[in-house]
Amino acid sequence: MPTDDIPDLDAFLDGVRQRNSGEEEFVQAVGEVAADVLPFIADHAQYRQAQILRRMTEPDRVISFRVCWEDDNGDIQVERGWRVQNNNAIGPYKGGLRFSGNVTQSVLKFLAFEQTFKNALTGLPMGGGKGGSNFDPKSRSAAEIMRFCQSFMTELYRHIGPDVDVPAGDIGVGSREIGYLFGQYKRISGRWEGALTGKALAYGGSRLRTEATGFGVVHFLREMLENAGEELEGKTAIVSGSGNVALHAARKLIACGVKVLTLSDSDGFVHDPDGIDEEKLDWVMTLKLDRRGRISEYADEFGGAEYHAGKAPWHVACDLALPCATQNELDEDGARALLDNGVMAVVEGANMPSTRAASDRFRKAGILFGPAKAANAGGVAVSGLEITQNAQRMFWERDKLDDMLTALMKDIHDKCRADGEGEDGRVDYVRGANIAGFRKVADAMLDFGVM
Ligand code: NDP
Ligand code: 2IT
Repeated sequence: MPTDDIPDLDAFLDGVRQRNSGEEEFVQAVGEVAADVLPFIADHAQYRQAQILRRMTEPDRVISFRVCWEDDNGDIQVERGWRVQNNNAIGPYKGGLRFSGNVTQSVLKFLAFEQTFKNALTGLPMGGGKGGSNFDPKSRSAAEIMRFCQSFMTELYRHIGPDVDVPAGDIGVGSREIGYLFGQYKRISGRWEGALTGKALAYGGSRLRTEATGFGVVHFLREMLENAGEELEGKTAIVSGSGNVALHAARKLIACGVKVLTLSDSDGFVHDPDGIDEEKLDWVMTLKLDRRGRISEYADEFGGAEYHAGKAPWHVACDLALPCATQNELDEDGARALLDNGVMAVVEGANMPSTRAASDRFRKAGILFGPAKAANAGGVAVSGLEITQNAQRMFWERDKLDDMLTALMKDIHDKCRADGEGEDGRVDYVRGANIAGFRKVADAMLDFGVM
């Protein structure tokens, strides 16, 4: 007789930890999903007997490769590149590429695992993957970045393609890098095909992909607030990060009548008690995207704003908090400060920005808490639309994409509510997202038999 035991969470995680020694971020991400899914599969024998959760925690494959390139001094540099193809049960692998000095296999495995559930929540046919390199583009010239991207793609191209795996951007990979990567893919493969998303408009990009993640986070937040009888207008918000997700989330918040008080980068945060308005945000966009400057410069430019070196913004009193920088940026101390200051909603723009202790605090406190895999899914959803657009050799206009994104985020919200609503009417969005995402992928895996 096959075993049909339901492992408890600790035993399950011990196994994951043993098989993935030293991969803390991966174990953390699995732990968060397993905490909700193990009780769920206790009532669903089909998933239990087929060992679906156990199978999902073993990536289909992890590809790692050497990336050599020559810097501006003529010195040879050697980095490591990866693509983690986690699960393609419901569609080709899909997920971003991250270039940052602190990228490890563990970070990319956690991101690919999360992406699998996120992509399932979008309702579009996309599996989960993630890749990148420990190459840090921050101190590098444009020519060095181009050479690195070309070398990286010279290996990656053989593992991707529109029906196989479709990468996009993430930290350190924006439209400039996607341009270099796509150019090299096209040159080696000899084909123009939608093997990457996040492309510029001139060569098949979507008119809303750049904004989609940040805008989508705010759509999700608005749905959560409305479901609780609240609205965005007139609220105050703190945002962390000052990259693609943070700046577009801030843009949408301002448009919805929210006063945005902070932005940050890895060196510190700025607090502007007067609020960061459209005009100031335009200045930040130029600072970050054209000049590639630091957020500290904001306080030199705008009187009344203060820069706090080496700190995160969680102690600034606000109604809404949007962590949009990186994993584990919001710890238990930050969560306590937010709750003490009466935060009403926390919505995750970054992937796994809250530590496990922080997210447990938010859930226990019963505030509105939108987990990354649901709240930031707008970016990959519009990537999914870019794939469709490329396959059909056509474009959608911005207004149409905006309507589609709004509808997609509402649909993701409603899926989380359906699986996360308690008897008292309160919605545990973490549980809802985990169960709805799991069920979709699990049902496909069951149909394939044992593999
Ligand atoms: P960007 O590279 O555009 O911006 C990243 C921002 O986060 C920068 O302000 C950066 O500051 C800051 N940051 C990076 N690392 C750290 C760190 N260790 N501590 C504090 N701040 C840090 O990336 P994105 O905006 O694209 O991504 C931000 C988050 O959103 C990531 O978690 C990503 O996975 C997630 N995400 C992105 C999507 C997308 O479409 N781009 C989609 C869904 C999620 P600095 O300049 O100092 O490094
Ligand atoms: O984390 C994410 O969802 C992304 N970085 C976007 C991935 C994508 O394929 O658009």
